[in-house]
Amino acid sequence: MKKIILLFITAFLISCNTSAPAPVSASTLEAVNTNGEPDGPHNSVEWKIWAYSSAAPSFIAANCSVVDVDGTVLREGTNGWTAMAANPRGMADPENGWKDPHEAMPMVGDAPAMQWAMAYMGGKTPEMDTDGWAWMLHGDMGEDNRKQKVIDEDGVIKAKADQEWIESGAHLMLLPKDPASLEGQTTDFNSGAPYVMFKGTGYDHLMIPVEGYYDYQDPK
Ligand SMILES: [Cu+2]
Repeated sequence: MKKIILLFITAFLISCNTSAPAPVSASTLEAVNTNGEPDGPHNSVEWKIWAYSSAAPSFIAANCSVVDVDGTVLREGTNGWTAMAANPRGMADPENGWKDPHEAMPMVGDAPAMQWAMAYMGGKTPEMDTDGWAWMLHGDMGEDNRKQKVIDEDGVIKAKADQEWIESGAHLMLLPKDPASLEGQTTDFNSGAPYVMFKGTGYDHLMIPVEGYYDYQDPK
């Protein structure tokens, strides 16, 4: 009896493995390759809406608000999430806009996440109603994992020498109402597990790597 069942399972597995992948049409391929990126200049409203909102999964991106660097609302949303560019360095080439979504460092956050982000940018202590969530599927341009806003050349060199520099690919962030709630989580960004960034600064948050996290920097 056991043998018969085994044979049956084996036959089933073989039939699964031999089924050929479905053919992909050229138009589907194009959509996959460009991820829906609109044609035209990167300082157009269309491009910015695409670049910022696509930091979240499509089902959130489709209905989120989109805010430009200067605070202009590019699109009014309906789902309580807000997309914005979060690169404190600004554009390398202001005339032509962000080189790509990665340079823009867009995040798509819920309302508490926006409370956190506003406090962060203003150098204030975050005061939040609840924990917040923010997607950054385009990653960021690199951080000293120990300390926020290290963008000066010397600081970056030192962080790299100390092996504390991490240029992130796709991730989700948990921005806690109470930083102490992250106590006990690792700060090791090389393991692939969720880890704490900016521990003990008041801007402590949990980085949750997803597929593509190490696209810009290999784990050690
Ligand atoms: Cu992030």
